[in-house]
Amino acid sequence: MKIFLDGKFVDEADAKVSVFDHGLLYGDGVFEGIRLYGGNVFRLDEHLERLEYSAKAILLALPMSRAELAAATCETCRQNKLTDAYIRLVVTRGVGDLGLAPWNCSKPTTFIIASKISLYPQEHYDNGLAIVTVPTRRINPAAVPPTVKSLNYLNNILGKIEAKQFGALEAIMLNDQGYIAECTADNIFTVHKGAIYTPSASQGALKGVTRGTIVDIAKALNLPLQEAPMTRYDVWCADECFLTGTGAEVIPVSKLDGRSIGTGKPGPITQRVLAEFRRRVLVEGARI
Ligand code: PXG
Repeated sequence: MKIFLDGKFVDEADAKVSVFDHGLLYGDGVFEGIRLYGGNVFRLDEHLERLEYSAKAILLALPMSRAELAAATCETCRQNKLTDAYIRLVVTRGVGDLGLAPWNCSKPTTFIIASKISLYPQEHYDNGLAIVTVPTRRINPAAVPPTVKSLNYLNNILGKIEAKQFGALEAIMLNDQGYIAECTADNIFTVHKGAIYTPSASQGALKGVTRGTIVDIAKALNLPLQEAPMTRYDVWCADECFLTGTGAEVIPVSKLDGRSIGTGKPGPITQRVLAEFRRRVLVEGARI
């Protein structure tokens, strides 16, 4: 496997970063998880825009332009002769000393990995996923904005561990006011009486690229969609629920906290949205 590392393509065995890199020492850095579908890097520009916003929020000057990052991302896929892949683009604060101070890091570290992705088993797309609410709350936007896709994922990892302890593959995380923020690595949507709802970023949701695609799909299909505060009750009593993410795509939810949602089977609006999503992943983005 060839890895893009600071401007060069190196073998996997040589793709190493220093133990003094602040990405490792402090989780100081930003990243994107991107998919390649049939030679199309899905919504690459949207991913790179979010990376730029994440970097800006943490005062990290990206060492490459959007065009350079796009070219490097596509080239990483070509170098590995991939047509379908999961791409991880990471920019860390770079190598510094043992203090927190980011201004002692002289230049950011940039790397791009294009590899396989582990997906949810197909049965969950057919029958829906049973999820739970975990006790760990999504971090307060006044502490670290959850809109920043940073290398500091402990909050979500704790949620993921608790999900597993409760026997679930994904879980809802509440914000500190008790409203639903999102899942550990996915955004959440409900369908109620023909309208689609999702929590806003100010409730603690990442502005997911897949989430943005769903907003566009809803418009195109003339389905009303609005951002709204969402409680667990709203999900329990929804007609349909689905999660979205680069890894998950659009996955139906059959149960939350032991309560069946709607019929307990993937609903008709979820299926329409999923079908349109599958069409778009091949055409929206950058050909490699
Ligand atoms: N919320 C969080 C906290 C995420 O990390 C999403 C929502 C969905 O956003 P996108 O832009 O992907 O629609 C994410 C994305 C992984 C993995 O390795 C995680 C994500 C994406 C891809 C892979 O588990 N999280």
